[in-house]
Amino acid sequence: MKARVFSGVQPTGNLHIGNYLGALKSWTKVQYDYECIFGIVDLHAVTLYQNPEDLKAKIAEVAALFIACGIDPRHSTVMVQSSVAAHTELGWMLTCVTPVGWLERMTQYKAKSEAQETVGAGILQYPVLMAADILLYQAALVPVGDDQTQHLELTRDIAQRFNSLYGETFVMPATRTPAVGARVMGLDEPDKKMSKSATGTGHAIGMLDPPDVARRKIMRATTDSNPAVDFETMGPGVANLLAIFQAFGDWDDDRIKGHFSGMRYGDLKKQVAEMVLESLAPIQQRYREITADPAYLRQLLASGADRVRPIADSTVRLVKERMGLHQ
Ligand code: AQP
Repeated sequence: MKARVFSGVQPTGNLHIGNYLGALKSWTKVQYDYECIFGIVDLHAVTLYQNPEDLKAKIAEVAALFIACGIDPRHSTVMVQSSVAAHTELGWMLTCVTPVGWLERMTQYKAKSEAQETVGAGILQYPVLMAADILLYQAALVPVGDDQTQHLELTRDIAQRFNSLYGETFVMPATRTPAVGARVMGLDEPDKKMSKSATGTGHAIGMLDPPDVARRKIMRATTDSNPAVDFETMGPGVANLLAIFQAFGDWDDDRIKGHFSGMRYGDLKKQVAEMVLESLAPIQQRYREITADPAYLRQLLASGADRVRPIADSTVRLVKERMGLHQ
């Protein structure tokens, strides 16, 4: 039997090349070696207010993008988190073994709660639900971007605490981040992670950005005061552009160094733009084909939930048994 993989994306904002290079691209690489479950984690999205109609549309958009980016539905399961009730059930049971101090230490909690006037309890508790998403399927591997490594450590801490209180129950999940592209930075602010919620128009390249829009963002990306690429002294903006090129093109370090050393920034940006546009074109084409048939997506998500529900329910039964809850 193949070991299991779980990973997810929140259906908020516009999926960007950071989400693709940090997560989705790795998913396409592991999907034939593992039994993969890829979730559209809508219960995480509602930790901040979402317009209901927009949220429904985003869920369909993200599902279509999973397939367009290369998730093969004959091998991998694509499902929506809220359609499998066991996520919330296990989330509560794990909440009861998680010290609040562990959650208050999470850097995403600190960043997100600072930006809010009133901090919803869901923002604090969200990493426990994420632990439940993973442990529910006894996932052995979780391919994510670099920003999720702290949440994965917490997931293992929660699993360990549960196992020591109630006996061996959960598989310990390993984190996998890609060697290049694990933390794509904002094009306008290369000291900040590229993020869906950032408001700057030149910040992120959306997976569905029209070619001229994506090109313009790259050509305006922040660099530094050097005239050309110098691998010894380059700033974070240039390093980010090179990482984007390298992650899309799957070039090794030596080839990148040999090709770009001494290249003027204008030419570097043109080449990065060509690489990004060339990579996004087939994804956007597939996306258009998939969304032309809404029934296909509905069926994909319904059958995905049906396929994983028995796995999820059996974990919840086991956890209830371990905790002495009524079945
Ligand atoms: N900039 C990034 N570089 C590499 N990987 C990234 N990921 C996110 N941003 C980058 C990875 O994408 C996956 C899905 O992310 P998510 O939607 O669950 O949430 P997120 O990490 O909160 O993504 P954003 O884009 O930053 O959204 P907001 O602004 O809403 O918080 C994860 O595997 C993540 O690591």
